[in-house]
Amino acid sequence: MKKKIEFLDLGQQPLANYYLDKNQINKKERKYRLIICFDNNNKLVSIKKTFSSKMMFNNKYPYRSSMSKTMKRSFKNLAVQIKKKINPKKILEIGSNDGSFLKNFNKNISIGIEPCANVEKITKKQKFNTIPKYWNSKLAKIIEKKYGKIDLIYSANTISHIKDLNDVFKSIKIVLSDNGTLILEDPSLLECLKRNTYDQFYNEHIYVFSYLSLKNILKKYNLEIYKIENLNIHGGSNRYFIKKINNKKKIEKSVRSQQIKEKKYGLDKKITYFKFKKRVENSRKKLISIFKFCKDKNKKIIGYGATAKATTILNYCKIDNKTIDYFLDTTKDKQNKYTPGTKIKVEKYKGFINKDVDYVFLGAWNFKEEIFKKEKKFIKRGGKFIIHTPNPKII
Ligand code: JHZ
Repeated sequence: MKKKIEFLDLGQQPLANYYLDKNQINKKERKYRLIICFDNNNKLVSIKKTFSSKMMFNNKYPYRSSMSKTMKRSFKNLAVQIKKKINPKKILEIGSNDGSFLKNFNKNISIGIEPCANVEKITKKQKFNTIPKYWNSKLAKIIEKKYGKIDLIYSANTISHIKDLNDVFKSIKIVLSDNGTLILEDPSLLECLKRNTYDQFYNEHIYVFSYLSLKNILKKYNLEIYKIENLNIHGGSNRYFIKKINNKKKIEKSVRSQQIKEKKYGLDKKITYFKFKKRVENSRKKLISIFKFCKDKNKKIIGYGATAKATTILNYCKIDNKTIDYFLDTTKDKQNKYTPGTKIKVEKYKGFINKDVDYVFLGAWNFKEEIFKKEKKFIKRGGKFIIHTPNPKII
């Protein structure tokens, strides 16, 4: 039987975080076909075409994890849990971005790996020990030699961005102590399918893990999951607590219950993915009709949160600067640039939504609660949001 089954085609897409300068908007952009596959052997869901890490994660990378209160709170809560339950002597974070997680720890015990030098600098400036390099076995050997074994390795939204999973886990094994804990946090495939969030797929998200697929991969490296936390972060993420198989730590109930949930939903069966494809196609039709409905009434629509995810939605649904006037975003490196493929200007968020705006497309739908709290005035004056998950609607 064919191992990799292609089940969803999200069309021609630009690189999701490649925001354009004004002088680039009339030039041809680099595009690729975003096709999603299911591997019936190890149950892993991945995108078909990938790019080199250098092309995606370099010194122009615009994403900052500290741009939402929700993320900062989530990192802080995890840090409290780690200090209380694990009390590590040394912490290594793979993909430390602007230090939102590491900042919760003592500078002397933490090491951050962040290949995007522009982002890495932010943490380094605050005297944290950060290394502007890609995570691989060469670096792991250097770290092990210099700092010895590490008893806590954390990585959020990073491992799913690295193509060579073999090298990722080989490298982790080099530095993880025998009794050490590895904590991985990534979007949950189960929630992605349940909530129809097809925008979790873009060039950076090479994999969207399920428990079922991750456990299969980890087994090869004598690693196993002993606890899983379901988080509401990024539209539903899983936090996997992982140990070496020889470590006698008890496997907690949450692991079995995740397995039951995923099997019940059919994450191990290809039919589930073809059903998802149908829902995504319907979602597209519905979203397009919502935008048309608003435009036919001559309403002004803007976007809120120029996310990587929005790149997938807008390019798949072919919604561009003729429909959305501009995006608001708090990230300096995205402001005054144009969204990839759809060329919608990103404006600086100045603390409110202008009075002439009728509808706001929520690119950062994963921070809906935080944004609704902030935009009470807009809501009070009758302003409406357009959201695509779980089904496109105006709220
Ligand atoms: P956010 C990025 O995806 C890329 P994106 C990456 N591949 C990944 O996995 C995830 O992050 C973790 C803005 N905003 O977090 C800030 C406001 O303007 O959903 C951000 O630009 N006002 C590494 O880009 C964007 O929205 C606000 O009040 O999909 C949110 O991006 C808030 C809360 C956010 O990730």
